[in-house]
Amino acid sequence: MALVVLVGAVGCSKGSGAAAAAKAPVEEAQVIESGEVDPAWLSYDPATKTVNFHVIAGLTGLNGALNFNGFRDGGLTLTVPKGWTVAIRVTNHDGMLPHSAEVIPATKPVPTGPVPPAFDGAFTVPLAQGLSPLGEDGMRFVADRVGSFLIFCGVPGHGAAGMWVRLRVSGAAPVPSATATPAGKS
Ligand SMILES: [Cu+2]
Repeated sequence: MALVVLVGAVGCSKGSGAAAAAKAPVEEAQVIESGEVDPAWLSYDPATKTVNFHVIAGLTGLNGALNFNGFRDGGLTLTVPKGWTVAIRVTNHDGMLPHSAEVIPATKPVPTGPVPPAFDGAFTVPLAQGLSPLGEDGMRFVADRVGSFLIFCGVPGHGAAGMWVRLRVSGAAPVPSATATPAGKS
């Protein structure tokens, strides 16, 4: 009798578990593809005027994984006040392709490979070869002039294919922010 109840319970549990497992990936994909900005990517300290930002290459499957944090073609903008120190941690979340990140002046068309960085040290190593899948590097620089810049992937072809987001150095913004922005222009 006890055995029958146990089997029934297991069967029932397994059934609902399978249903939940089948449903969960769909919900997760919808959330990711909506291009939401995760507050966990950004932190900052007004006292030291330092901003920390986490760039995640190939976070989603968007654009064949040629995206940063699930955004492509400038769909994400990191704004930092002029004079702040910017520390960007770069993680290659793509299990297939190498990726890198470099801050360059906003130019159109987007370069097909590495160009001189907009700020000293504003790139990951190796830049053209890229970080191996699941690799990580960081960059640190002082945003010492206002302007519009791109954070783009220096692996040949990736940036031009849409793997870039925006960095805006502002003379008016009191604190850093990360926001979704219209994609497709540079
Ligand atoms: Cu790339």
